[in-house]
Parts: sequence; C-alpha cells; structure tokens
Amino acid sequence: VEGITKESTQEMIDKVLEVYPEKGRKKRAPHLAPNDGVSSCVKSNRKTVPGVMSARGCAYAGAKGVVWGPIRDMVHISHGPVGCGWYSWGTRRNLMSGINGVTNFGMQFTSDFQEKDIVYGGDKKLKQLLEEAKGLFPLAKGISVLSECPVGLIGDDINAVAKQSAKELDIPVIPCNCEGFRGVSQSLGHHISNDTIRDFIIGTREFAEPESPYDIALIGDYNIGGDVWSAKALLEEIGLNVKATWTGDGELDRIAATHTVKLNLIHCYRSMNYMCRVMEEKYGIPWLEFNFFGPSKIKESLRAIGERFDDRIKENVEKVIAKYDPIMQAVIDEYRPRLEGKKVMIYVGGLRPRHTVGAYEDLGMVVVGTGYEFAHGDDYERTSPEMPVDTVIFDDASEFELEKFAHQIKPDLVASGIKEKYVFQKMGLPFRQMHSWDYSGPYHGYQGFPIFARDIDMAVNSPTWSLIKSPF
Ligand code: ICE
Repeated sequence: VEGITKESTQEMIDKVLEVYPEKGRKKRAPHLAPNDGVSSCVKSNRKTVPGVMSARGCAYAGAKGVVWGPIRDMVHISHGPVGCGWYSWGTRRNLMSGINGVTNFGMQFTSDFQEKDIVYGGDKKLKQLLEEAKGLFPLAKGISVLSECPVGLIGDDINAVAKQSAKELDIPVIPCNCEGFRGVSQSLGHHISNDTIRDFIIGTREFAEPESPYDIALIGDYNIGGDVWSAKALLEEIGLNVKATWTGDGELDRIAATHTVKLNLIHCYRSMNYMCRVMEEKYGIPWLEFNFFGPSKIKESLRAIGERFDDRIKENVEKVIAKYDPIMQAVIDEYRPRLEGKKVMIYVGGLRPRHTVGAYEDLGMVVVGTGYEFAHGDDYERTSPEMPVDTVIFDDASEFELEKFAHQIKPDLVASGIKEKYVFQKMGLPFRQMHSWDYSGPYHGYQGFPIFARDIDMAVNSPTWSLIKSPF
C-alpha cells in the first residue's frame, strides 16, 4: 500500500507503546507487528494485560452467545445472576425460523441467582427451573445449562443435576461448564461448547432422512442477519444437501446426525475447527474451509467445494458462477467508482478480520490494518497472506491503540463493533459494525454481497460526514 512501509508501521507501533509503563509495554509489544505476508507475526491467545482496556468477551459469551444460543429448538438457560442472560439476549442477531415458543425458543431463560443461592448453592433452583422449562415448553428438543461465573466459584455440580433431570424429565439436558472466568477470552467458551456437543449430542439419536452422497454440514455459520439462509441456498443450488447448520437456525436432531455427512464445510474456523477435527478422527469425515464474503472468494470457494464431488456438482458450480457473475459485476460497476481506493481498518473477533478482506477488495477498497480480539496463531497464519504486506496487524488491541492507529493511517472506514463505533464516529470517521452487520445483512453468499456493497457505500459516502469537523 502506498505510503506504508515496514519501518513506518513499526514506528507507529513504537509510538503507541511509548505511553505504557515498562511492564505493560513489554507485554503488549509482541501483539503488534507489520504484516510480513507469510507467517503469524504477532503473539496471540494470551491473558489481557490488566489495566489495558480490552474488547474481549468471556467463556460464557462464547458458549451462550456464539455456539449454543443459535440452536433454535432448544431452551438455553443462563445459569447464575440475571445480568449475563439479560445482556446476551438477542444481541447477536442469530436469526431463527419457526414459531417462538413452539419450534424456536429464542427467549431469555435464567435462574436469576440471589444471595441465598450463592450462600447455599443453586442446584435446587436449577432443578426447579428445568422442571418449569419442560412444563412451559414441552416441545423443546433439549435444554442447555450454561454456567455463569458464580456457579463455578461456589462449586455447584450442574453435571449431576443435569443428569438426574434429564432422566426424570425425559429430555436431553446438557451441562456446559463455561464459567466466564475460564480461559483468556470467549474462545475457550467455543472450545468447551464444541466438546459438550461432541459428548452429549453427536450420534445420540436417530434421524429419519435417507443418506445421499451429497450430504454436507454447514459449520461455523451462525445466521447473523440471515447468513445461513443465503449460504444454504447457494450450496443447494450447486446440488448439495445441507443436512445440518452449525449452529445458526440449528436443530438438535440435525446437529446430532452430522456424523453421517460426507463433508464438513467450515466458514468460521476459529469457533468450530475443534468439531471438524473430532468428526474427522472419530468418523472419518473430511472438512474444508471456505469463504462466502464477496464474489472473488465465493467463486474460489465454490470451485474448491466442487473439487470434492463428482462432475455433476462441478458442472453445477460453473453454471452457478456463470449465472451470478454478471449480477455481481453490476453491483461492482455501481459501487466501485464510489469506493475505489478507500482505506479500511478492521477489528473484529476471530474470523472476519481476514474473511472480509476480499469483499472490500472486490469493491476496490484497500485494507490498511486488521486485528482480532481473540484469534490464535493458526488464524494469524491465515491472515498474513490475505493482507497487504507491511500493514499493521494487532492482537487484543485496546481502544487507545486503535485510536492512535486511526490517527496515523487515516482510514476512510472503520469496520469493528459496538464498543468501538461511537469512538470513531465522534472522530468523524465512517463506521460499520462487523459483528451484527449494523442491524443489516445477510453479508454471506451472492445474496449478501449487494447488501454489503450498499451498506459500505452508505457509510463511506454519507453526506453527514461533510457536516462534521474531524479533529484530523
Ligand atoms: Fe466466528 Mo462477534 Fe462469529 Fe467471528 Fe466468532 Fe464472535 Fe461473531 Fe465475530 C464471531 S463465531 S460474535 S465469525 S465469537 S462477529 S469468530 S466476535 S469475527
């Protein structure tokens, strides 16, 4: 990128680090680096330095908000004080089909811990709650129990309660020990949840649908703003049978039958690579990473998926690409002239900071910095080749660091989350929320790209910005 060199990026990083006390500086330094284009060049998945404002979530968030919450035909209990359940209710925009209370249970269930539950234990209350949930919603296929911090701190045995209640109520009750304090971010919550799905769901029940050679599962798509519906329609258009979706708009029976598919297709590697590895080892199911953001990556991914199947699917892939190419080109023709050369700085969770790069590039934009809240080394390895060399890569960045970077690299758009949004908008910078799609979506697949392009144009070229005096 013009004006960005390894030296200029390193200089910018050094300047940001200057304000930290020595100990903090030493700890933060390895998490910030210019992109070398080939390797995982920053340290990651480490404990946040105390006192540094982090945007990370907790293990409970990774379990409730990310992995379990989107399964629509189960009741998900936030076990502990009321706040965790309340503040995680509906905020991730994992859309659900079905009828609320009948075939989907997108509601808030909480055991609402009080002082006496902390002192005397909450097991009795949990048992009663499970009975009430089953009584009120007899059509729920199962119940997950997602522990908040105090449950682990006081040593309640939710596993024993779940086991007993499952028997008495004749319904799967799945205990998930995802107390918020575990690990260093929401990432461990993903892992713990993957493990409980492995232990309590996969292969536990019959699923009455004949098997076909085109059975696949869509892994790591959470139906944010309808993403699953767009991706599923596209995979079906090339002739595949999407037997299960993990976990966006997910159904217990289908998820349980995933060990019978022929291929696992994984979008969000960070949150679900564990499950793909388990199914590969245990059931011999191969898996393939793919990317449905923007026509270039979609095309590449469709061809790679086609390679795993017979000529019928390969031909379908080419037909589908030929059908959508002109439609996507029309979108590009409309928006690219308005966005060409505009600079984007990205900061999201564990996948999108690399997966969305191609979509911006399809619109002629340049990504001038990217980073993750909680990615691991294998994510950064996959990020380097996607990003222009020498651009800044940041791990578990603080608001201060992001603000300083923005002052230096002067992006035309910041693509991050609600915690960042108003900081940058008040600086006079266009902003899009890349967790929730800013209440828009879908962004996945061919259905998603025209919406993405429109939203980005709307943000960058809004006349509002000419009315605000930016401090830089
Ligand atoms: Fe995966 Mo916000 Fe999803 Fe990713 Fe994950 Fe989270 Fe969503 Fe973000 C998610 S599962 S909730 S694609 S935890 S937007 S890693 S941080 S980039």
